[in-house]
Amino acid sequence: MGSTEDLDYPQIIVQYSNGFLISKVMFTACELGVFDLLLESGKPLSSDAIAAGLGASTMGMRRLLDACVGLKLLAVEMTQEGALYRNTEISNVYLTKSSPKSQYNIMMYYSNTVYLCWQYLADAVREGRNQYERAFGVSSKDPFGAMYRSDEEMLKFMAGQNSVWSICGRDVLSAFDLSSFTKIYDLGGGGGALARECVSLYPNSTVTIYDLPKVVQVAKEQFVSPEEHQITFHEGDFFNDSIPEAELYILSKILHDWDDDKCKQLLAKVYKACKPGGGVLLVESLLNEDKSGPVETQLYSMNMLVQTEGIERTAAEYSKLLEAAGFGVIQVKRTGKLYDAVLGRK
Ligand code: ASE
Repeated sequence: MGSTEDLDYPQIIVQYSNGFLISKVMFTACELGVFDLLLESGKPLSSDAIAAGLGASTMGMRRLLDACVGLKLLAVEMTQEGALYRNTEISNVYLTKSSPKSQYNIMMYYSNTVYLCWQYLADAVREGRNQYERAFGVSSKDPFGAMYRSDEEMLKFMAGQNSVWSICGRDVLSAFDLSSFTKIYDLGGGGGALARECVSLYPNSTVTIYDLPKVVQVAKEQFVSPEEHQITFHEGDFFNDSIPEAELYILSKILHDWDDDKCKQLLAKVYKACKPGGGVLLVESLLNEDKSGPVETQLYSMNMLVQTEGIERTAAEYSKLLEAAGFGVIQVKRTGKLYDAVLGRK
């Protein structure tokens, strides 16, 4: 066979079949606050104590905790009083709500929104379009109208996107030396976590978050403090309203939401607005040129199918879009993490 797979027992098929069970166990332990309780407690706790502390059944909690041990999200030790559970290092850092690197918000978005859209993946593949109508009964014509169908959904999305930058932000912004750009616009900058990373990495820069008025309002209220003087806001719809002049435009996970025509429209507007000598930084998860991987990016591309009008692309595909808009000297940096960087210059 030339592989470790055995046709008598196809380990990989079993593993993939169970993949969604793994996701849901981790999401549920996060949602119920298991990792937060164990962090706050500062000492290992019994299953009954955790169940009582979280208002859950002892029957259900014991099984959830044991599954988390199997997944290495918790550790267990046997004592005279019975089994005591504690967080592993990785859970303390990434699964607790209060950690600066918490992935809690993106997990809640995956578990409660993305998950429901994936119920209709077969329909999405058959029809070639997103599945908001089936999943949530809202029109899929305007994907962000659908994604922001309520203030609560919008907030969950913004918080979720923010959590990604706590683990990838520094790498994508240091992929190129951006210190020569002082006036920066983050188009679709949402909750501002990438803008915050940018002004911390480039202390001479100011970053303006350009986003829809209701997004800007929530960003100001909940995510960016008025003391963060290097971060400002501009309310608008970048497809229909004007884009002010700047030296650098960051488009982070924006082009992957749209088809080639929309991307070209947007990049042409950005090119027009851009100062000569300025540039555009695309932050995206890049597919290999032959689309053979990385598997995370291939899966995200499926997610763009069920949730947006977009697709994940290769570096060459992004370069072509940039060139079509007029940008030259295009540089690509793979970070080895989830998101990569492409810089085009005017
Ligand atoms: C978007 C990013 C995301 C639009 C919808 C989205 C994410 C989830 N839903 O621009 C974050 C990336 N994760 C995945 C699974 O694609």
